[in-house]
Amino acid sequence: MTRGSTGPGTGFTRRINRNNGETVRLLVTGGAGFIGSNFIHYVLSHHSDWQVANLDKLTYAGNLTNLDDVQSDPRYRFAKGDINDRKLVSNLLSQGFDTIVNFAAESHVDRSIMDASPFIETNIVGTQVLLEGARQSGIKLFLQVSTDEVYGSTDSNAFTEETCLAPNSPYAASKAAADLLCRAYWRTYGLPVIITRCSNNYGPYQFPEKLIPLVVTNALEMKQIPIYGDGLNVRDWIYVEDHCRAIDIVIQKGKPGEIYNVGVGSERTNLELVYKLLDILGRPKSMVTFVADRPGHDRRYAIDATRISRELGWQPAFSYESAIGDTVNWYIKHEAWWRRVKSGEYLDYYKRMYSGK
Ligand code: NAD
Ligand code: TDX
Repeated sequence: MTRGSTGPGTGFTRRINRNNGETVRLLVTGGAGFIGSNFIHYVLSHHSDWQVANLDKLTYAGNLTNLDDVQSDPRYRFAKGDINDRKLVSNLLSQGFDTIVNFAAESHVDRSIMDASPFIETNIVGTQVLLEGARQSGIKLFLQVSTDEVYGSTDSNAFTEETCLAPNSPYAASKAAADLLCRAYWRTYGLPVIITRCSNNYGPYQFPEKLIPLVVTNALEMKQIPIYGDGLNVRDWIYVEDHCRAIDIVIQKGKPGEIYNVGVGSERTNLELVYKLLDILGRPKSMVTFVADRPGHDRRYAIDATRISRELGWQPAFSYESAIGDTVNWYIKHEAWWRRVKSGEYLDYYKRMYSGK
């Protein structure tokens, strides 16, 4: 695999060492998406001795311009490809990676309600292809980036890692199925797997089908803001860099076979969040339009992140107040980025999703 290539190639020529003498060679999947691209930026700027390969299919949600500034970094490589492609995955893994971080997924609940099939293919079958490739290549750590949505909705206690899985959307069900496959590969084959389950992320490079970038960019374009149902659904909003920091700590200190919840206890109703965004942007509350609810819409996610905090020492570093403002400013400054994304397929999707609601 060569830098900037569109297919698998010859692999890393240079081996690098961690402080303890270990080589760190990461295979990140889905690194051209929102969290994956933030994670690649994070790793390259915080670990001078880590190498990162990024395997991404470049679906509608994958955007290589997210990684423009690292394309020429010798520690970074890109391979265009599908995690469902067994041959490609096996070839890549024969190049000697020690850690896989699997971000690759279909990630939008509303799209999963329109058509669940790609979610089954990528999120379940694709994860199994990676697990099998990892098993055969003997990697040291397979980190599955999962979500709090696998627990379903709660109106009382926050989710712990022992909470039963009760996914309500096809997206969440596909992620829960992948988690169970990860568990099975750990229990059956001893594959060193760790699962992280994080709450709702926000920050730079998020595809504007998700609530925060949709609201900010619609407000900037003076378009209506669609709010599902009564707008009182609750999410725990985490700044994406805090999620990246959590994954980093898990890679370095996590216990194989373990699950770590990641959340910050920053619960807001959708309406509270949207009014805050409109306030920062100086736009009126009257831009909000209440539309038909999402079918099976989870009322509240709440995460108990005691384990990662107590056992690995992770704590969030960003406050909601400042990070939400920084995020809004990022979209204001990067208008060309989101205008390009909000074209073509996005416009068709938006029409299908919101017209008649
Ligand atoms: P995203 O949709 O922005 O990015 C997904 C990336 O995966 C894209 O670059 C896409 O091209 C790539 N991809 C999709 N199918 C692929 C395939 N078959 N092979 C290779 N690459 C493929 O998603 P995101 O919001 O960055 O989420 C990343 C991961 O984190 C997902 O697994 C998601 O379930 C999980 N997660 C997301 C959040 C959140 O709030 N966004 C919270 C918790 C967990
Ligand atoms: O137009 C909208 N109007 C609206 O009211 C959109 C797009 C969303 N919403 C609501 C639905 C949710 O209650 O806002 C909330 C957040 O919606 P999304 O941004 O679609 O996120 P959510 O469904 O909570 O899932 C997200 O968090 C967990 C990510 O998309 C998942 O990938 C992640 O696993």
